[in-house]
Order: sequence, then structure tokens, then C-alpha cells
Amino acid sequence: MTIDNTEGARAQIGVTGLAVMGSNIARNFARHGHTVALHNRSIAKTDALIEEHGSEGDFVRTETIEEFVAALQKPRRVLIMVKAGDPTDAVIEELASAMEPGDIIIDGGNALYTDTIRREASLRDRGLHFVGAGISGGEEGALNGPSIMPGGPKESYQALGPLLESIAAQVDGTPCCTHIGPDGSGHFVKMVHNGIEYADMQLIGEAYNLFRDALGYDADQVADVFTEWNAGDLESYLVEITAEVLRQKDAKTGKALVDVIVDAAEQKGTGRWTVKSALDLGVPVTGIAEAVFARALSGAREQRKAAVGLASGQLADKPADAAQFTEDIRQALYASKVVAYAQGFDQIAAGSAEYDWNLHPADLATIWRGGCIIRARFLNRIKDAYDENPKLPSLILAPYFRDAIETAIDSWRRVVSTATLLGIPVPAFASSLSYYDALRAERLPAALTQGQRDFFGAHTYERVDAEGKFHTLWSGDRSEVQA
Ligand code: NBP
Repeated sequence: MTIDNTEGARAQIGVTGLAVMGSNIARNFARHGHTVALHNRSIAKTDALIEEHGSEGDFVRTETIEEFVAALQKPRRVLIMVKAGDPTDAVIEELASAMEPGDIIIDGGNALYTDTIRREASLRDRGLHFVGAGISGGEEGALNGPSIMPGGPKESYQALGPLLESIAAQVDGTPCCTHIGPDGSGHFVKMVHNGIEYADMQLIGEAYNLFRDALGYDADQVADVFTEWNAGDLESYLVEITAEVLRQKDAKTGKALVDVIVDAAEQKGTGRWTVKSALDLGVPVTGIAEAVFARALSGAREQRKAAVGLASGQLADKPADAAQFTEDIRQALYASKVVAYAQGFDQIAAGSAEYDWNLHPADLATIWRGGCIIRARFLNRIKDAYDENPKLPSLILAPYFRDAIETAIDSWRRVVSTATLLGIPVPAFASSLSYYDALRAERLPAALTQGQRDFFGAHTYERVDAEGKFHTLWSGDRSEVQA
């Protein structure tokens, strides 16, 4: 371990921002044999890292940005892990002033992709490479192998790729890191990844709620179901940790911890960003949107308190066959997950087309198989589906998923209808099923919408039997004219 930089530029990578994520990634680089220059706005975090973990590898301690930059081999590679937003802009500016053309600045924070597009353009004008890298896996992933989604100029990946791939999670010998595409694409796909994570968590939450309120299971019983599911097609990090959270006991009361946690979910914003972007792109990500709204509703604590006791109407009896209902919930969860992922991948395709990014869905499924929060056996199926047909109109149409939904459909309908009859909210299960039914419908009520729009706003409509746009003279003789 070396903790000064008197030997000059010898670090392969620098990490600035040494809170939980930055320090764990710095340690991950060092554990993989890279010399890591360390920097943090306040020196205390740098010293704490060296004191506690300095023996894990070769670190270079620096106090100022100038010292930090001077410690790096060329082309210099600096990973920024500070709070997203203004702090990131401040650090980029400080670094850019001290760096030289050809050097690479990587933002590994959760930046909004449009900020990354702006930053990349501005640094490109100054001859610097800017890489917006989505990093998923939380603090544990950062230390032991995250999923990394670097965007930015392709040539920067030559100098950066091997370093990032060495610290990423590996699945079947393949690193969970690949060059995603230009400018903001890395942060864009990380944002959608987080949106899918919201949907996945909401669906799991709805399944848990059904076990608790429809079958009367306690937390341990639900944990057992999730543990069993984790041995099958639903195997995933989120299902695994669900069982762990449900089994946790509260030391103070002896109750299940989940029963003493306030039921108001918080959010940091990436789910909301995903939905906003989807609205702009015109992509129906109903599963993600329901998840974001469900968190918002859970957080409306005063309103909820005031509404407790409102009429439920006549409720049905609880399901008589618990084993059948458990299997129904498993099928509904799987089918709704397919929908949530299909919608997320649709958004990625739309973003790719909008920004001319040429994104490859199979690559994303590959690097999400390990390291990240949505890692799951399921991702192998998605990779196979896109490998087979990169231009799939929807994931739902891939033969494997089409068959899986066909198997699940009766269960899915039973779960949504039973939940409704029992007065148990299942917004994501229900909206996923409605999305599926709308997608497969031969006729949608949108024809009526078009008629209404033409009536009040002369917005015109297309006909099923002729080319062109048409308008009915609603306030005249109601004959039709070609627009
Ligand atoms: P935080 O997001 O809590 O940021 C703390 C770091 O930002 C500290 O090093 C702090 O320096 C630095 N900082 C701030 Br605040 N303002 C600064 C400024 N104006 N100039 C320079 N440095 C400044 O840390 P984190 O939770 O480790 O996350 C880092 C990034 O990674 C974030 O963008 C986050 O969204 C992203 N991320 C987090 C997770 C996760 O699971 N936590 C997962 C994936 C991505 P100081 O020590 O001097 O105050």
C-alpha cells in the first residue's frame, strides 16, 4: 500500500467522491490490482478509506484536484461518484480545468440522461471524453461486482472498457459491462433499469399483500413461498431478498420486522424520471407508472388515514384452495413481470430511435444478468429472445414469453378478479393484464376517441377502408370530406 503520490503519475484510475458507492468502487478497483488515486471534497473520507481498507490494494492519497490529476497515468481516467445534479457539474468543471484533451471523465452517479447529453457535448468541445456510466448493484455490488452501463464516445471504451469490465460482475465468464452507445445512453438505460426495478418490487409487493390479506399468511409463511419460488423461473435477487426481509424479526418487539415498518414507500426519483421520459417518448410503461404511483399513494399518509373505513361493498369469500391460489399468484407475477420488462425494453427502443443511439437490447439483457438489482434467471430468456430476433416488436411476442403467458393467463385473470372481489389493491397486476389485453385486441375504443376529437376539434381520422385523413362536417350536414 502506498499513500502518497510522490512517485508521479502511476494510478490507472482515479475516484473522486468517496461516500459509500465511491469508496466501495475504489476498493473494487484496488482489489483487482489497479492503482487507484483517491479524492474527496473533504479529506476525512479519503483518510477513513485508507485507514480502514488501505491494505486491500494500492491507493494514492490526494488532497487537491491538481494533486489528484497529477497522480494519473495518461489518458487520465477519473470516476466521479458524487451526489447527482449540481455537485456533479461542480466536480466536472474543476476536473475539466485540470485535465488535458484525450482524458476521460466518467460520471458513475445516477445522473439524468439529458444532463449527461449536455455534459458530453460540452466536454467534447473541450477535447475531453465524457462517459456517463450507469452503475447498479447498490453498495454491495459496487464492492463485489456491479452491472456497469457506460455510454459516451466509443473510442473512450478502448481505454476504459478493460478496467470497468475487470470490476464488474461476471456471469458465465461474461462481464456485466459493455459499451452502451453515445452520450446519455448509459444513464438512459440505467434509468429504465431502475424503472423496471420499481415495477418488479411493486409486483412482488402485490403478491405479498395477497398472501397476507387473501390467504391470511404471516410473514414467515410468505417468506417460505418466496424461497420456493426462488428455486424456479422467478429466481432473482429481488425475490431472494424478499424472503430475507420477510424472515427478519424485530429485536424490540419480537414481531416480523415488516410488520413494524411504516407502510409508506419513499423514492429517490429514477422511477419518476423513467415515467416522465416514457410520456415524452409516447411509450406506455404502465407497470412502472403504477409502481411509482403506488409509492406516492402509500406516502399520502394523512389522506389514507382519513379514508380508512370507506365502503368496501360486498366482498367475496377468501380463496378456498390456498395451493391453487399460490400457484395463480406465481403465474400472475411472472406474466406481469414479462409485461413490465417488455414495456421497459420498448422504452429503450424508443429512446434509441429518438437519440439515434443504436442500442442493442440483447447486450442490455446480458449485462443485467448479474451485479444489478434486477438480476434474474429471467434475463437469460430475454437475451435469448433478442439474440434470436433483435427486431422483436415486443418481448411478449417472443415464442418463449408468448408460451409463458399462455400458460399463465387463466391464473393471471383469476388473481386480478379475486383481488378485486376481495377489495385488495393490485394496480400493477391489473394494469399489466389490461395492457396485455389491449395489445392483443383487434379493435380498441380509440376509434371512438378519434371520432370525438374530430367532433370537437376537427382533428381528422383515418378510415379502415381508404388512405388519407378524413373529417366529418359535424356542425354542418355531417357529410365526410377528405382532409
Ligand atoms: P452521495 O450521493 O450521498 O454523495 C456524497 C458524496 O458527494 C460525498 O463524497 C460528498 O463529498 C460529495 N459531494 C457533495 Br454531496 N457535494 C459536492 C460538491 N459540491 N463537490 C464535491 N463533492 C461533493 O453518495 P453515494 O450514496 O455514495 O452515491 C454516489 C453516486 O452514486 C450518486 O450519484 C448516487 O445517486 C449514485 N448511486 C448510488 C447508489 C446507492 O445504492 N447508494 C447506487 C447507484 C448509484 P463530502 O464527503 O465532502 O461531503
